[in-house]
Amino acid sequence: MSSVFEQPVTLHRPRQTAPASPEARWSVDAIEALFDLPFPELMHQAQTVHRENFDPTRVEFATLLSVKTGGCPEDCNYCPQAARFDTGVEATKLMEPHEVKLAAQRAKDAGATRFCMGAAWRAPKDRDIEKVAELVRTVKALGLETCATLGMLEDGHAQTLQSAGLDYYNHNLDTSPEYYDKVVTTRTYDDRLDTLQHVRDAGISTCCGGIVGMGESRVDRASFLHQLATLPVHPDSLPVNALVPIAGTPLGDQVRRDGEIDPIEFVRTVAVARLVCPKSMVRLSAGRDAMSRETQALCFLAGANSIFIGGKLLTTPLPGQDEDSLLLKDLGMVPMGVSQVSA
Ligand code: SAM
Ligand code: DTB
Ligand code: SF4
Repeated sequence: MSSVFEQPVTLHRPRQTAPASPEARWSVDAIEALFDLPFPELMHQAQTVHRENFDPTRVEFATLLSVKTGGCPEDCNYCPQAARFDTGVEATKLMEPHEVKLAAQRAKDAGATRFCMGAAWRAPKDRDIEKVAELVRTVKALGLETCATLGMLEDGHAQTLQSAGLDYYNHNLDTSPEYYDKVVTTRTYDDRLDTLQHVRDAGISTCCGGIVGMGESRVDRASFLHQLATLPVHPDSLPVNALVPIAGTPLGDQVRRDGEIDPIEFVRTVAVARLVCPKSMVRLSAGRDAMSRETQALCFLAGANSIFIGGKLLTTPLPGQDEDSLLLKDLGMVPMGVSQVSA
């Protein structure tokens, strides 16, 4: 079925080039204090800041495609694509441009303005970058914003991708520096910060967030958001993922045993993200399929203004297009257009 929405126009948002001003930088304690606010007060503050920067009725649609799935050598303890965990995900080769073109056209027809390509690599090799650059050119030619998430990136690789027309690069910090070693050991926090620096240096916009609900504490969530809020430049896009607890992954099994994060705490995390990164697009990302309509609505009220659509993330499900169209229609919300971001 086609979208109930008018086709949105392609976005041309200004990149966040100015460093966060000193007064906009937060301490971990101050961020914890935001988490501790009474829920109505936190939501009021988040909505106020959201409305100062965005039209609260508008939502950005992005689509993901796993262009190279599974078989990853890294040990991210949440990830269904890590070769070392028995999750049933089959490894594939990198997709060909004609296959990606078809998927990107479908995404555009469904109302997506951004097309993100994910690859289960630790870091792409030179030959991988040449092939992904071709994919970027293919998607760009359809008039979509392009995004890629390929693992760690060297300086030269970032530049090649930028020259091919890459608009965004997704690379997540995932969690707090303090909780990080419970999550992954095969790359360091500094490795991630270095990749983000290479991305910025190449003039590519950053998409950077993390995962909540991995057994971390509220202090960890505050510390994670503190990292994002004190990056040299706030992320242009800030994905907040709720852990999708995949059987066979250490963190997935742990959370299936101990219980998932409380939805209200998830909404608080979205609200605090909105407050500490006021101009970032806060994307309600993985885990949305398991969320009630009410939780999603609260996330939008808390300042989330971007979602992935299209029924599938990389390997895990998303709500279908009919479901998303109905939810947004019931909330009186519509896809984001070019003139919706205030200066
Ligand atoms: N391999 C690349 C990397 O790690 O940067 C790109 C793909 S990786 C799958 C992209 C992001 O997906 C990860 O950084 C993580 O935040 C998120 N992710 C992976 N598995 C997840 C899960 N089970 N639940 C929630 N988010 C997940
Ligand atoms: C992000 O932060 N979330 C998206 C996107 N960036 C690449 C990925 C979520 C993946 C969820 C698990 C899966 O579908 O395999
Ligand atoms: Fe590999 Fe990325 Fe999954 Fe980590 S998150 S195992 S790097 S695909």
